[in-house]
Amino acid sequence: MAPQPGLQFGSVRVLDTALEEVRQRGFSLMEGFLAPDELKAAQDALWLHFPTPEDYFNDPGRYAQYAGSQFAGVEEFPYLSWDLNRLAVHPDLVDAAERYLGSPELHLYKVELWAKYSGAINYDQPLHRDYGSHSLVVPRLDHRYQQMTTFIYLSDVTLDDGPTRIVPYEDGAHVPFTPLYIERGAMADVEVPMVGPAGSLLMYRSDILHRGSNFKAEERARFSVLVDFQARGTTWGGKMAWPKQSPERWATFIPRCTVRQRDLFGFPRPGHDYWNEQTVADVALRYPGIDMAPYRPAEHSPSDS
Ligand SMILES: O=C(O)CCC(=O)C(=O)O
Repeated sequence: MAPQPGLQFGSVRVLDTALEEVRQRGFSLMEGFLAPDELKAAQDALWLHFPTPEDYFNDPGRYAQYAGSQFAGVEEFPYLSWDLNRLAVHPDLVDAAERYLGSPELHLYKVELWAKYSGAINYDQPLHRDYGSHSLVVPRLDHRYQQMTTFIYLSDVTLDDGPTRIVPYEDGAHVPFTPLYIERGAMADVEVPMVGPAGSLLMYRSDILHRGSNFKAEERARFSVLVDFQARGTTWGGKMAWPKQSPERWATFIPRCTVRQRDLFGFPRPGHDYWNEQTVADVALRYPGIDMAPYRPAEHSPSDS
């Protein structure tokens, strides 16, 4: 379908070599994934959800909620600004996930926005693999049915900023899947810190040992958007049920999406049996501004999808 206004990005395609690195080593970090204007707009929108580092460090006691758990700074999708929401459906990210997972049939199964402030809590984690909270079963050793997990950096991540520490696949492949958590420090000599400037994209697999680490300096903050994909039909994988999230936020997000972007969340496709005169009319009321033309049974043509 024709591009809609406001959906265009400065395109920085993820290289095949980066995807091959994910296949071989289990992870890849690409600098400059976000164009400068995309990054700036997303950074500005962070303050709709979180205190600026300046505000936080002026009075940490005012923001005691971030001391409650390592995950207290996690906000689930969708967000208050299109400039954040659009990162989850970024065409180059979707393109990378399609190429990595080998299918256009994608399920975007998790989006989180995560703020961390040094000193709020100790962000150190034991080594673990994400399948523990992204799947009901375990990864296959032949690497079928993979999940591609990502971090888009919205702030610089230096060695002082609690970078994710990843054990390359070749160093961790011998470690059994169970137990899930490995003693801290056990593989410190092979961990690779995922340092990179704001705008970087970190991709890694859910069978890769890694851990969050703590800040090494005061008055530092780390902000990132986490976006995870699997092939549609991986019924044992996932992390979120999209309808549970704020109806008001969906109401502003869904009309701005393309048909393809909606499809990533499992929205019924044009031509699906769900669509009839009633559902087209009522969905239009639920999502003011949405173009329902592609979903109208009589008007659907295969090119809409
Ligand atoms: O925040 C990070 O660097 C990694 C976090 C993580 O691995 C987790 O919470 O499962």
